[in-house]
Amino acid sequence: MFNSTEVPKEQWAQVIEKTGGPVNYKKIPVPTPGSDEVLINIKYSGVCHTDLHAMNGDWPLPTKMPLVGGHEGAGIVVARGDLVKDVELGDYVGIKWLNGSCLSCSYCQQADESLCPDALLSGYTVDGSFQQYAIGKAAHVARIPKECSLEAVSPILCAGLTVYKALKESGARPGQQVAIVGAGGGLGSLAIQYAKAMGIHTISIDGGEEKGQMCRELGSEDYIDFTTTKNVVQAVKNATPDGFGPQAVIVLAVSEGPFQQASEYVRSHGTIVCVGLPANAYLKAPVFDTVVRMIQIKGSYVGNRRDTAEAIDFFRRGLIKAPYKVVGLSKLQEVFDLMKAGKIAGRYVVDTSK
Ligand code: 8ID
Ligand code: ZN
Repeated sequence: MFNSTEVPKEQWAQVIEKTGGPVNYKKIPVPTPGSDEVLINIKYSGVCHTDLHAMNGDWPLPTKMPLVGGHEGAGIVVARGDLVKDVELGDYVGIKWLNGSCLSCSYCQQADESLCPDALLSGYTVDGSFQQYAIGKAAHVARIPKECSLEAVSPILCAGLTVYKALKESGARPGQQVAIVGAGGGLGSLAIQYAKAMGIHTISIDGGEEKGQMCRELGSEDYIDFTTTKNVVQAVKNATPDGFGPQAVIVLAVSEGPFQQASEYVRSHGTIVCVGLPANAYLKAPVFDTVVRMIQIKGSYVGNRRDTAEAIDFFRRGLIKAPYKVVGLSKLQEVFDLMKAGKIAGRYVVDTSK
């Protein structure tokens, strides 16, 4: 193993000791990378709603325990294993949701690596970025150009990548309209920006005036407040020039209702892309409408390494500017409390030095 001399033995981390939480801010040992891994001094990490799902045990997939969460970690390589040749000490890299995959199964062969049955998930099945030093498989860490700000790029590593991929999966073309459900959240705010950069118009759906103002400032043409609008379905249709509804719907919300509702306002021959992962939720759509209106309903799950590089490159070119607030890593539980209450417009990023 090669490493720079300044790697300490101990570090600060936020540790989940049992499902349900809370996170516990404490000192733990700095891990040692294996031969195909790098050790990253994490400077900033975005806080994704997935991290809250992980702590709460919301999904039918067990986490490791105790667990260090986090999967939007941006930092600097400080050590690397013997087999690592293409990542240098001092490089800027990112910990993303997919920490590693087998690289040889039929999914990995065709770059569908998020479908790999042996995928390692950061902050879920392996420790993630809510610590000062995290491990990533060298083949999978996101390559971050040196001119990027590590705090501003961190939400791109999951939120940005995921919505960029979902927009591609939606098949929407420049000039068409896409409804973003949950537009005021972390993924949503980035979805508005990626759509804008791709020449796609957005109809934002979320709750409250603060989120509405943010969505408009980010460039969304319309904002529909689901908490005050009597007929959301009609309002979405009315926001399209011919009243037939948007070409695609990207559902990022953390509740089941909007997943069912999307089929009522999506345009005929349009696509519903499911991204949000509410606990115990099911999809239901009328078979008759789905058939005669030729509606496509699909899921989209993060993105591959190429999608990651492309999403970061949109950011590098200055096309993506979504709001975020920075707080110390020690304040992570407060961020989770705000997130649970639905009170976060945009993203929170934690600074691991505080
Ligand atoms: O690869 C994936 N598929 C992937 C990647 C990353 C995250 C999936 N996710 C999942 C997360 O696990 C989470 O379930 O996407 C979901 C959204 O993550 P987030 O953007 O980090 O969450 P947030 O910041 O809390 O935003 C959610 C927004 O949804 C709104 C809330 O007001 C909030 O702004 N919302 C809800 I809850 N119900 C709504 C409704 N009925 C709604 N907006 C419109 N209509
Ligand atoms: Zn995430």
